[in-house]
Amino acid sequence: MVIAKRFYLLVAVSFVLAVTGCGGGGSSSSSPAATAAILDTDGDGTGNNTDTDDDGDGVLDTADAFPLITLGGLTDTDGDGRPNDCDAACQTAGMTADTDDDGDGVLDTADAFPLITLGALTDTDGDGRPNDCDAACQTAGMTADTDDDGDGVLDTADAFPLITLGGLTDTDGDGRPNVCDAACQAAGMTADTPSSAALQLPTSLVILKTEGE
Ligand SMILES: [Ca+2]
Ligand SMILES: [Ca+2]
Ligand SMILES: [Ca+2]
Ligand SMILES: [Ca+2]
Repeated sequence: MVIAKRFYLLVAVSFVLAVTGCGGGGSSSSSPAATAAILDTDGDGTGNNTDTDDDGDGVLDTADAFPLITLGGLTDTDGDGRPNDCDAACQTAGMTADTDDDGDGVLDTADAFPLITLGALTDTDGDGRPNDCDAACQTAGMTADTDDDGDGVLDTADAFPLITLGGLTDTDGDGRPNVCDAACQAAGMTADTPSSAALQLPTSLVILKTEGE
């Protein structure tokens, strides 16, 4: 009976060792998962597996274009982890410059205010300058667009201030095209009437008539 009990105990201990991986063979302590768990890119004592800002640059991993490369002291206006400008050292580190610094969808090359986001303001012609600019907008440093559709005809003189002429001819510059084809009409415009041109002759006639009376 004693031998049988010892044998049973030996079997039981062997089973526990096998389950816990402490039996010697097939150790899992050096698995890829375990190795990843101890990585701590920013050396803040919190492993990347639980750190929410792996590179410790203030931009959370979920929003960081380069979650494992710190911005260092580089300026990042829109806080997307991609610096406004990226010098040689920055590029060597593996980053690239932001092409839309304020992250408002208008590229820096076309943005009237590249460092001031439009937020929710409407910008019909996509030049980074909002159609209307309220107090908050002005405080931010922007001014309203005076040609919302960017077709060269100022809003104050544009028959269709929110519909660009595109390449259509507009002889009298009132924002209403001389001829309006199907695409033009679909956009919401109508052709200019010849009235403005016709009225130029009657105007002189009216004067003559007035003088004659
Ligand atoms: Ca970060
Ligand atoms: Ca950025
Ligand atoms: Ca922009
Ligand atoms: Ca216009």
